[in-house]
Amino acid sequence: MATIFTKIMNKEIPAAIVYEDEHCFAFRDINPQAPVHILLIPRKEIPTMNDVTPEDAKILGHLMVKAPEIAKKEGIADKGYRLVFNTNAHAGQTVSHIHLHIIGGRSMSWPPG
Ligand code: DGP
Repeated sequence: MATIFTKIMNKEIPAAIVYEDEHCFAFRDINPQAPVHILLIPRKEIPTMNDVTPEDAKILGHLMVKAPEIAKKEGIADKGYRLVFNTNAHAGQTVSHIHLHIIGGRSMSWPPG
């Protein structure tokens, strides 16, 4: 089912767009948790990581290629950054369209809360 992220991709509601191509779309998180906080999403509407199938391997691989490219462009790659797919309630997923958080620009603790 379409979410607010589809409306952002379709430019029906505004967002600070960072990158887009035929397979993926990246924009700044409205509630940033660090100086750089970008959401990288596939154009395909996949609700959660649990819904990924083998046919999605190319799309997911594409995200993993693009994420470090974006991190480098944002200037956070050398010092480090975090890539996170929150999945379902225990992880705090609030939007049912998979999104890779690209978070950086500050030191982070581990384990996450
Ligand atoms: P998660 O908790 O992993 O499902 O992350 C969802 C993120 O989406 C959360 O950090 C806030 C962000 N978000 C929700 N609605 C909007 C929106 O309308 N615009 C933007 N730019 N980000 C949004």
